[in-house]
Amino acid sequence: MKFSNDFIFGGATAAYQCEGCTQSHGKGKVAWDNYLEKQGRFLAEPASDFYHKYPVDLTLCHQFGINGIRISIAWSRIFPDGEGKVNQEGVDFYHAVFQKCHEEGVEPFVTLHHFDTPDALHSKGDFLNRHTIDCFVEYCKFCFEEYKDEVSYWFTFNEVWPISVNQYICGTFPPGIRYDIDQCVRSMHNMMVAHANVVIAFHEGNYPGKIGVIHSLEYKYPYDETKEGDRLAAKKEDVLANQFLLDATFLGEYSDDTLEIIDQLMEMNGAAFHPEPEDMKILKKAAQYNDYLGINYYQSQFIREYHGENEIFHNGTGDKGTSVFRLKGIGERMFKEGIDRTDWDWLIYPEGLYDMIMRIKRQYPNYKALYITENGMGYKDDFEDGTIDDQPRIDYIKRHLEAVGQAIEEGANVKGYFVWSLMDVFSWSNGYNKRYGLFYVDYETQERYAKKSAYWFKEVAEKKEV
Ligand code: BGP
Repeated sequence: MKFSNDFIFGGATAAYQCEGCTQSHGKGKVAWDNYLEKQGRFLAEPASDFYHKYPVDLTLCHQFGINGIRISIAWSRIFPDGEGKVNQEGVDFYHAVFQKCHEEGVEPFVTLHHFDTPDALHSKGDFLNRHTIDCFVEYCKFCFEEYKDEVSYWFTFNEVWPISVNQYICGTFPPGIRYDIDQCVRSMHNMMVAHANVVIAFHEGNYPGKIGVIHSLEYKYPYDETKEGDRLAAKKEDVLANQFLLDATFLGEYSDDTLEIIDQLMEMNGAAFHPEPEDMKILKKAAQYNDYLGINYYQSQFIREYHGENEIFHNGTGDKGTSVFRLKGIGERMFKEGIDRTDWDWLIYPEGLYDMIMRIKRQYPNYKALYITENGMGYKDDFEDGTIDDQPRIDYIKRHLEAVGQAIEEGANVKGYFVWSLMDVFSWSNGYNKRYGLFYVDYETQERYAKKSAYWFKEVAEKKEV
């Protein structure tokens, strides 16, 4: 399977997961700092020390044929309090990173928010508080102005649904609230309004370059196709996790089909969803200005009808078989015979990526381009004298790249693929034993070692063929 010459074969990172220096060099706190400290399992410090090691990582990109990198800017490194005073050291840091990217021939794709709202705003309700929307827009405008000569590819948010579901339903992200569908839906809507405002500001500011948003899109299949209840359960989870956000992004409105289910779910939880008319005007206006969509894809779900009590157990240790996800009146996620899964119970199902790309092409024909902004396999790598044989990761990436290639052959406009992650990084709710990198990080010495997958990916990237 051949990819075009300008196809991006990239590696993905995120500020909080790789930079370290979380509370130094003028950086303001984020909610994670206190949350992780209180939890006492692990910290994002020094993580992969990208703050100092970025030249090494970017040189590795160059040497291994990786022509794009996803980097996120830490909002609180620029505005320690989320608004107001600027931290010049943080501003300069990203200039240095972007300069090195260009020296090494690695295109930076920059995310403005990757799970790390400054604590000063997070503690006042994060995106449930509309003041955060205004601050986010100001911060983004600052970045566009500051980095316009160095950055051509922007993303507003990384993964709106995971932020909301983990903050308000699973309770695995701060503030750790559980089973609150109302706050989940409202925070998603507010983030989409923030995204839309930023896209409009980018367009009206005539900045060079392109902009879009990244959604985590997991295909929801009925566990048993023949059962009406399972089909409905899959539909409900799809609307909540996928269609609500795809509608907001591409249609600039929520379709009747979407609202019917959202209203049902809200009502079941004693709430109601009434977006402000002004918000809907903003969504509508911005929908035409999205240059692309980023898709993060790791897994799909098979869902069974469920009416019992809410019950979620997050497998954050790699103890295979321990995951539970059951939402009352929505559905229960099932393992499925014949479909392999990682030690963290993520179902390995490349068909879901193909199906999702083709669905977007069909359902939202005004999409302009797609990037697969994250895909990869969490794995307990064995480090033996500097040799890391991660064949299962190679198989995983290969199968997913083939699915992307197939979609392209059938007319989908996919412009690039980023492996999560470039090098091993900190994992939000799993710490350090869940590794994803093409490059192994020895967290004691901060040395990098190319895994077998890095050598394999180099060949793919150089030949543009899988
Ligand atoms: C995505 C996030 C990344 C990364 C990845 C792997 O949802 O955008 O930041 O963490 O998932 O997830 P995890 O580390 O939980 O395995």
